[in-house]
Amino acid sequence: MITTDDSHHLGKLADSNSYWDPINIDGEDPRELLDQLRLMVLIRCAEERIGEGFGKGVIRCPCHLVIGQEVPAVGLASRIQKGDKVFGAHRSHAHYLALGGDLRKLLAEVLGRDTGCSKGMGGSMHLIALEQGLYGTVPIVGATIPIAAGAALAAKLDKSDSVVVSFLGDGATEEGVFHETLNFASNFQLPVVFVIENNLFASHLHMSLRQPFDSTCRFAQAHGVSWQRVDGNDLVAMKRASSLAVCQARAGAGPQLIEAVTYRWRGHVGDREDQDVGVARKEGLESWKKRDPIQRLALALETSGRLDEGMLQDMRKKSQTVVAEAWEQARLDPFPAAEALLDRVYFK
Ligand SMILES: Cc1ncc(C[n+]2csc(CCOP(=O)(O)OP(=O)(O)O)c2C)c(N)n1
Ligand SMILES: [Mg+2]
Repeated sequence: MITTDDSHHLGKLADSNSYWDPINIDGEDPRELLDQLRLMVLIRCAEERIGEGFGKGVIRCPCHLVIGQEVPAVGLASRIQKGDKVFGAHRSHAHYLALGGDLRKLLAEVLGRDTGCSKGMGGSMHLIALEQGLYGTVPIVGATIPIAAGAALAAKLDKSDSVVVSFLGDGATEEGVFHETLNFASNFQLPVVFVIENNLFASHLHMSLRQPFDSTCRFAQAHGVSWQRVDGNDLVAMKRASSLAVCQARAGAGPQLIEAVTYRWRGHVGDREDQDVGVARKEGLESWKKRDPIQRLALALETSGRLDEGMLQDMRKKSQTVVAEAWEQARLDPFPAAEALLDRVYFK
């Protein structure tokens, strides 16, 4: 017998044609929201610049852009504190920037420069910013999930009040290690928050071609992990869910899972909107663009009299200038010396 419940179905959240509720900012600090809007605009401008550099062949490493799904990173990052640890994956530029990672070091990294956050040896998918709490991002799908649980186990054994966050995609829930880690984290009541950015796609494959149900919350339900599902293009909803999850994990209530339903505007890898790894993208993007997380937050702030169109344009111009300056500086930076190659790998 197969039984399903709310944890199995995304419902209207997955349908951009029927879903773009206004964002409710009642009770929120408008100055904080303006700062977070500015941060989302900065992330988007940085991603657009990286996309352009990739398209022109100036950037030579594969880049998985996050344009359209800026909310989960910014919402979660606003709720963690010093001593917490965050792990990302292959689409992690926003995680790095939202946590306060240095923009020039990100651009230098994707440009392969010695001044990059991984000394130009890692590229877009090996980002790190320890001071800001980002303990690493890797390209192997699912690889950081058990490492995050290990860090959470260490925090628990050390009796520290640190929380660990693991960002992953819907595709990563198809890796066995995800399920093993959820079971382990639940069994040992670890202070870890799993944030699944469910953008409905893994590479070119839609969820409906890969899984019997579209919501990944059912995996939390199966392993006795507390879960929340949010509109991943609504910053306020993401912040509220993150507050609850992080507080619960810190208070010893065990692992938490947030599924943030969102959508990427660019293809799986690279700057093009019309292709996922060489496969033509189907319809859907135009309607998802109407659910733009930046425009929706801007609209809510405008409606409450906290923002006008001029201010948003000004944010965009300033971000473009900051990104352009960091880009030009990073491009002048040197490449690593050839002999540095063996300094940065483990070998016997
Ligand atoms: C173990 C492993 N299998 C396959 C790949 C190739 N690959 C890279 S990203 C990706 C899709 C991941 O989808 P998802 O987790 O939903 O993240 P998204 O790209 O949507 O952000 C795949 C299959 C990989 N890097 N690692
Ligand atoms: Mg995905």
